[in-house]
Amino acid sequence: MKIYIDGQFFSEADAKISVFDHGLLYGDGVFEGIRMYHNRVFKLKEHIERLFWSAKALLLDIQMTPEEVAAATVETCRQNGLRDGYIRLVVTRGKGTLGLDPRKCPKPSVIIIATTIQLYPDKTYTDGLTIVTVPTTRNTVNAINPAIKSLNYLNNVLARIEANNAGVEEAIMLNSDGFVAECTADNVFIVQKGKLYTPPLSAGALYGITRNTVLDCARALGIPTGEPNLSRYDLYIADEMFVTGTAAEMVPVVKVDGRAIGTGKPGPITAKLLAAFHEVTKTDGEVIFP
Ligand code: PXG
Repeated sequence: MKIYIDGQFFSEADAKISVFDHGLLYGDGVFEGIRMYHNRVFKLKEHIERLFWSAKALLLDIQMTPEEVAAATVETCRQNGLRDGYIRLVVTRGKGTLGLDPRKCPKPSVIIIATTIQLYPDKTYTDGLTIVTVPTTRNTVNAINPAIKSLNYLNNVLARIEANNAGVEEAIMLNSDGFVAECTADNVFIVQKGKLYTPPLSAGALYGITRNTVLDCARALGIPTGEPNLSRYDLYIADEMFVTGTAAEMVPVVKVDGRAIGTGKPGPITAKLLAAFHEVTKTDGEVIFP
């Protein structure tokens, strides 16, 4: 494996950053998870745009242009001979002092890892996922805005631990008003009477790129969509439910807090949207090997 760090490629053993990097010391940095499908980097422009938005929110100057970061990302796929897989793009605040003042970190580090991934076994996609709502609420927009894809994922990690303690793989996180925000690494959707709903971004969620893609697919298929506040009740009485994320794609959810969703099996609209999503992955994104 060849890993990109600040303009150079290193073997896995030699890919190292300083213990004084504020990404490590304070979770001070931003990241993206990106997929390659069929020799293309899926939604690369959208991911780079979101990376720069996250950095801007943290007043973190990446010191590269979006075009340069995009080119480095594609080059990392090439260096690793990958046409399908997963990319982790990380920008840390860089090396500073033990104090947390980011002004002491003159040079951010850009790290790109390209590899393969399977988040869930095939069975999860055919049988569906069982999930629970958890006690830890999503960060409020005025604390650490969940729209910022930062290296500080403790809010999500705590929720995932609670899900794991309950014997399941993913958690539904509610916001401080009790409305559904998102999962720990995925956005949430329900289908109710033929309409597709997902919580509004203002409920406290990442501006998911898969979420956007699925909404586009729904519009193209003529499936009505809406973004209302959703309570746990709305989830329990849904006909279908699924979660979306770059790594997971679309995963059907068949049980929430002990309540079977719809028939208790992945639903037909979920299947239709997943097929449409797979079609988009064939044509979207930067070509890796021309
Ligand atoms: N919400 C959160 C909190 C996320 O971290 C998503 C939604 C989905 O967004 P995209 O743009 O990917 O559709 C994410 C995705 C993983 C993993 O291994 C995924 C994410 C972060 C860390 C790990 O699945 N981000």
